[in-house]
Order: sequence, then structure tokens, then C-alpha cells
Amino acid sequence: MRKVAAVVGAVALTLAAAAWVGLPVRAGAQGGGTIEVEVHYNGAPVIEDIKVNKDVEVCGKDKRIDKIGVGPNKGLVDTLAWVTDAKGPVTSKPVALDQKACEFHPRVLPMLPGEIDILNSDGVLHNIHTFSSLNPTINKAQPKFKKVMKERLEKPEIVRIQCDVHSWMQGWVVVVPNVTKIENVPPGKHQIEIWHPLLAKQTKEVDVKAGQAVKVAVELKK
Ligand SMILES: [Cu+2]
Repeated sequence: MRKVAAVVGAVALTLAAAAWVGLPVRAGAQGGGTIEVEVHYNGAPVIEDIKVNKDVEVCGKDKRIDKIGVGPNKGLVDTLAWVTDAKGPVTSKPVALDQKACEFHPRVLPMLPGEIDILNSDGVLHNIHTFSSLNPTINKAQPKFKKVMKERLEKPEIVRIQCDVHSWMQGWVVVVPNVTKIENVPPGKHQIEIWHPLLAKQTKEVDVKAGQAVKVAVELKK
């Protein structure tokens, strides 16, 4: 069970490597409490090994995709948690989604509504393709010389993203509605949502007390 440093509206990334960067912290939430979320998965990890048939020099010959990644103490990787009712400013710094060695980094990216920079660190052709219902679809080639594509995602939504050139490339951009850090939550009852791309989302009610930390342990299931 990994602790999740959270952000709201955002996040509790259990994936240590996927640091949560670029979000401004909500101002004026003094006297708030903290929510610590531990997300477990008791099933076996789901790993897919893929033979690469394209751009092998850049992508590598094999890909190992952690579809359901489980770390020490059954900590679930690629999980986000957010407070559903917190309000925050609507502006944010752009976040970056990189394509490196023909994988999305990070695989699960939280962001506030606004701008996203889609990077191509590979020097090969990628084709960004998003699947969403509230935000317009993005379906654009990103040639090898195009290092950055600036796009906008304005509506809170979970957006699946794939590359149409490399079939194994899949990621998620989670547009969250607000930016209260989970550690600056106003006292009172709040609902948090805990999400993983391939498991059933859970909702929990949390009672936050000023100056205190509430621990929430969650087990996600298929
Ligand atoms: Cu690609």
C-alpha cells in the first residue's frame, strides 16, 4: 500500500515516478485538513509483452506494458484520487505529455482544464488520437521534426489517448476540475473518487477535520 501524495482535483499518484507537477496550489484554504489515500490491488498484476514491428531503432524490440501494475505491499500503480466537490481556479500551467521510446510518459497524466503540451522526444512519426465525449477529439500526425504540439482540454473528463502509428501506445489524460491539494481540503464531508484506467472506480465519503489527516484505504477491483 503506497501512500499517495495527493492533489485534488487531483491526485494521488501511486506511481512514484509519475510526479504530479505543474499544478498551482489553491490559495486561501488555510485551516484545511489532509486526505491520505492508500490504494491496493489484491489481484495479480496484468502485464502484456509486445513484439514491436515498427521503428525498432527508437522504440526497442519489445515492450512490456504494465496494464495493471502492482508495487510493494500490493500498491496499485497508475491510480488517481480526487475530491469531487472542491473548487479551484480555472487557470493552470500547461502540463506535458511526452512520447519517448514509443511510450507515453506518464501513462496516466492528471491536469487542470487548459493547455497540454504533447512532446515528441523520439524523432519518429507519432499520431496523437484522443477519445473523449466532452472535449473535441484530437487526431493529428506529429512528424518527427515537430517537438511540441500545443492542445487544449477544457472540460473535466477522463480522456484516453493512443498513437495510431504504434498500436501499443496508450495513455490517459485525466482533466480534473479543481486544484485543491488533498492536503488543503476545507473541513467537512467530501467525496473523493479513486480511479485506475482498467479497474472499477470507487467513491468514498471523507470527513475532513481542520489541521488533521484522514487516512483512507481503498482496494480497487475489476
Ligand atoms: Cu507513436
